[in-house]
Amino acid sequence: ASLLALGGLGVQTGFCQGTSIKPLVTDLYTADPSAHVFNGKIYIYPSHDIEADVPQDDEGGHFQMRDYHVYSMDKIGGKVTDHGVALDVKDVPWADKQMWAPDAAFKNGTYYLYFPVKDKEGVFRMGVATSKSPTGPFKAEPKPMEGSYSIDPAVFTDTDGKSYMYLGGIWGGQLQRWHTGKYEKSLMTDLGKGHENEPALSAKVAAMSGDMLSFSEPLKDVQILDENGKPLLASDNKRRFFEGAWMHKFNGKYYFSYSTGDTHLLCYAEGTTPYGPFTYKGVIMNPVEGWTTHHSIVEVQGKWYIFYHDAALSGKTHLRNVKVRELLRDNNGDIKTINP
Ligand code: FUB
Repeated sequence: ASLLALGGLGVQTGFCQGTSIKPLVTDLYTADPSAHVFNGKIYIYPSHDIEADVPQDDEGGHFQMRDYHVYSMDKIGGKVTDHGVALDVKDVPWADKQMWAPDAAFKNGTYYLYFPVKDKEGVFRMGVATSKSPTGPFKAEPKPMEGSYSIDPAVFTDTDGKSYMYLGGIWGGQLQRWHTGKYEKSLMTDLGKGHENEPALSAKVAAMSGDMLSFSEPLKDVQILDENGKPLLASDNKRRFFEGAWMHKFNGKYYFSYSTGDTHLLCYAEGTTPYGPFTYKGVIMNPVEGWTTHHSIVEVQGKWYIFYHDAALSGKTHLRNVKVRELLRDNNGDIKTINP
């Protein structure tokens, strides 16, 4: 079925209608939505999914994205505006292919777009591109961020103005290949057989330099502990980190959230500093349609929202559509599980 037949040409209004959550964008396939409020307006920085006829594999070869669009909304439930191509892989000198989940930040009058893309050796690196407008076009720096690897950057700016990047994704996101400190192509999935009772691979975090173009320190592990204060194990695939990190702060606490990948859950863990350690708290969202699940959490006019994707429009795991819904908490701040 043609996407156009499903409605929408660049400007849509999808939100909750009754119990059904409508896709925000229906004329392109979009995924991995990183949402931010800049100057009172909502901006969404998603991946732009395309059909490239590459067979599905555990390395995510079917995700062959080539550019990014930025979307904006004045309010949740309002019209969604597509601002066109913000960055194309052909304009990133060191990049080869697969522009995966991006994020954005604002500092010192400049907007920064952070994006993972494979370099010419097939290794995921983090790129950064800048613009004076939140919607781009963005100009890429000539080289990847020094010391960067893997995928799914999420940049969080704390209330003291300091910014941090969280990153990482296992399997296709290649995080396991960096386990020893250098790139080892043979490490395909998790840590491999015989390592099930070892601590799970961790997402990484580093503070950003003042110019937001590099890390100001080496990447550190984001530790997630269980209820007994022990690191989650590699075999604990309903709770361990897989990809899609996000950070938000609520009532002075730091909420690190992520996807469990092969068990398709969005989970969260709570800590008292941006570096953690974080204690596992629970499931934010049960599996959506499609293999991947990826989200962001943002406060808009006093309410909290989760932006996420599913594959409802296409029925194909690599052709996704972004959605938004309210995030609700108990009185103690614990996030209520959503059943999409
Ligand atoms: O969109 C490609 C990859 O799929 C992302 O980087 C992951 O988080 C998953 O959503």
